[in-house]
Amino acid sequence: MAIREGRSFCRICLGHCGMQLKIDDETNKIVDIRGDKDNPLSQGYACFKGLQAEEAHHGESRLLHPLKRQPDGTFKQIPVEQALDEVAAKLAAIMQRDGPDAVGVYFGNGAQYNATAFTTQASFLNAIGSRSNFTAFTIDQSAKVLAFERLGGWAGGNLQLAQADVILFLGTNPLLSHGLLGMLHSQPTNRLNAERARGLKVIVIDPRKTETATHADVLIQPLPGNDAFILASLIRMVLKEGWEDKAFCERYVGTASMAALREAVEPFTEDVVEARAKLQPGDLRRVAELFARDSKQGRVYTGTGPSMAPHSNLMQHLADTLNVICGRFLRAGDKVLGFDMMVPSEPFRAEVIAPPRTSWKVPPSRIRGVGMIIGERPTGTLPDEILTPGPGQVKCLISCGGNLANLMPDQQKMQRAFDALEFKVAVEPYMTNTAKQCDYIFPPLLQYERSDLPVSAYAFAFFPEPWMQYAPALLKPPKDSEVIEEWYFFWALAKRLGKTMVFSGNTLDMDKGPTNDQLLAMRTQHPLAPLEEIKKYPSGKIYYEAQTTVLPPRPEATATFDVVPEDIGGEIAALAAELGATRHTDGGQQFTHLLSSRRMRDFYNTVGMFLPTTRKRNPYNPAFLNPEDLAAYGLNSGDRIRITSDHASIAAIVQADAGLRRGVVSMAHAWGPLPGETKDTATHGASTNLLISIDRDVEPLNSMPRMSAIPVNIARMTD
Ligand SMILES: Nc1nc2c(c(=O)[nH]1)N[C@H]1C(S)=C(S)[C@@H](COP(=O)(O)OP(=O)(O)OC[C@H]3O[C@@H](n4cnc5c(=O)[nH]c(N)nc54)[C@H](O)[C@@H]3O)O[C@H]1N2
Ligand SMILES: Nc1nc2c(c(=O)[nH]1)N[C@H]1C(S)=C(S)[C@@H](COP(=O)(O)OP(=O)(O)OC[C@H]3O[C@@H](n4cnc5c(=O)[nH]c(N)nc54)[C@H](O)[C@@H]3O)O[C@H]1N2
Ligand code: SF4
Ligand SMILES: [Mo]
Repeated sequence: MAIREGRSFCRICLGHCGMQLKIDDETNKIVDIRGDKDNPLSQGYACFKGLQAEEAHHGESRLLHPLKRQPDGTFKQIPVEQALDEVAAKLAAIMQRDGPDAVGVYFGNGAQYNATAFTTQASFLNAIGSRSNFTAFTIDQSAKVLAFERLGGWAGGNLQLAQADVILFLGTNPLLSHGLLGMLHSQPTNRLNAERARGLKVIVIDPRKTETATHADVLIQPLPGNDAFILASLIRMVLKEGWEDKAFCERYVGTASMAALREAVEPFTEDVVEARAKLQPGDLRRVAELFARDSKQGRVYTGTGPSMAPHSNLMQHLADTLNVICGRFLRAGDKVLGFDMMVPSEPFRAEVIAPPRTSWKVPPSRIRGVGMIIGERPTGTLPDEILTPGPGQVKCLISCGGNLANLMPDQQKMQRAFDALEFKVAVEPYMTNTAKQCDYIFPPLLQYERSDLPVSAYAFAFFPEPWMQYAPALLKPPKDSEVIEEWYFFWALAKRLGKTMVFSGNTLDMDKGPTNDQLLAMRTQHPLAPLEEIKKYPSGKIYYEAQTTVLPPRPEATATFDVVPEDIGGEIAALAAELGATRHTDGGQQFTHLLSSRRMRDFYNTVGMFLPTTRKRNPYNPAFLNPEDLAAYGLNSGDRIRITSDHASIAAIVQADAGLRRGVVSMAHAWGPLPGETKDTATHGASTNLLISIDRDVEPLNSMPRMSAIPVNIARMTD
């Protein structure tokens, strides 16, 4: 055995944990993987998901050759260049007949943390002239972009955990999800403990006593779906008590806007909101006191919980507004600890970026009149874009690193849309519920087989410090396989269609393709960190020398935060009109429980479903309920229930969770077979996406479906 050692980092999630691998050169296989202690950010931490790389790369379920669907529905292996020829010919025919918008791409999580795949789908679509660009971002937290577009932003860089006295986690559980942008990505528990030892205070607002909440100084557990009300009430209390940062508000908001905000939130009194959200009396005051009265710096961070519940766009606007009125930004002279090391930094200044409202400036989509968000069509409109005849109808869908057959709310409608598509292609390593419906499947190289760089987008600080690392291709592609890089898939199609692609501002040579490393070199534009320099540090490097301070505002910088623009004023008034309703009604029916979203520790959405060790630990997705709720229905953990919304019903297996408040069913998505297939819940799980309607329960502006706070009834199953 010739064992070789290599350093890399894991790209399943935002964690980007440093990894140390041992590779057997004879078999071209990983024989050992562990956290890399020399990685300056993750310091040896790695989670269970990342440690399954051996099964992910070498397991039996992995697809190793392009497949083509046969008339009888089976798949046959096909050489990759021939498959690309055939797909390109079909795309050309569809575009010739229906125009370029008929070709759409859905770009999912499986290709997001991949520096040469990232944006190649957009580049391909630009090259062919199609606007049908859908990604996982718009069924995640696009409310954050819309809030920035309406409220404005801060040009002074991102506040880091180390600079905060208090953090309010609103429906996010970073200790499990590693999902809090730039703050608690890797080794989240260690980082949070260290900051708490220094004095950081933690507030959690979540229906469930989460892993993060076990570290909370204040935890309040509302019914899901009440966050916009809660935030409006917190803003009201802060302003009534005079706990806002008055000097900041005067300079960066303005007196008239502050008065409008005061008036708009007036109906959201504590007692009415606490009654609505089924909180304990005094809960909101405890939050407001610790957040605004007793702390000077620190922020509200929202996660997928409130982003998936009703009023998510207004919720995000109000969360950001609470940060604004408390002046929770880096100020002139403060150090900017974290920023994107891939691109040169603009100077950080204590200035407001005026609300850009770009989504309002594009022609509205034919579906519900929604705009485009950072150049993308909202994924909540994709089934309708496929099913609605007329110019622009999507006839062909390329799914790259996504699994919409399971992940799309209103799974039934997504299935009708898949059935209606003329042509479907997947770039996907496993035979997922999406891939198995496609005409062609192109399996990609997996992470330790390709060179890579950390995530970088919109110059955002994804890491607490300016860290960079080059991940070399440690493994060769599997023997006798035909696996390709995602960028190559798009480039090879564009070439066949006679189109030219632009990557990171560079026009690509369409005769002779670039190498993966040439593409990476195009992305590394920071003068201190060109690719050859980054390669010198196998476990990565933090570029402390690039850290800088916030500059004072320029005299001409007069933009202010728009806390109550006209549309927001209307939305707050509509919210106030809902204040009295405390029963869960939907379509005229009454419901006893609210189903709330959550994530599972051992999976990344559907990533992990094809790994035997992971599945053995988690055969299904339980429906968690408070033990008293279980007792009220005569249920024990392991019993089966039927969960019914006004859209559909699913069979699920219950599990007690004493930390979950009563009246809530907490359940993860991403499980279950395709609609119409019958599979045992005990081995395949249940799909919460069957319970959701996207004809009715979507937010305005981004068509974000209601994926949390879904009114449901539960009943014991006897069969
Ligand atoms: N009801 C409900 N629905 C939800 C959510 C919810 O909370 N509740 N969450 C929503 C959110 S936040 C998101 S982000 C979306 C996620 O939606 P998707 O991104 O569509 O879902 P994933 O399961 O993350 O899909 C990742 C896919 O990439 C594949 N993959 C793994 N490695 C690679 C690779 O190297 N290359 C390629 N090409 N593919 C690879 C995996 O096998 C998998 O099929 O789902 C949304 N849907
Ligand atoms: N292990 C693991 N990690 C993941 C993923 C995974 O599937 N598994 N998915 C990845 C993806 S795609 C994303 S987008 C991120 C998301 O990362 P997070 O946003 O941190 O997601 P969750 O861990 O589900 O935390 C959401 C919390 O919101 C609570 N909640 C639900 N509804 C409401 C509500 O209406 N109001 C309030 N206040 N709380 C509510 C839930 O109880 C839950 O604790 O995680 C990523 N990381
Ligand atoms: S937290 Fe786990 S899945 Fe995410 S990057 Fe780290 S090891 Fe990988
Ligand atoms: Mo997500």
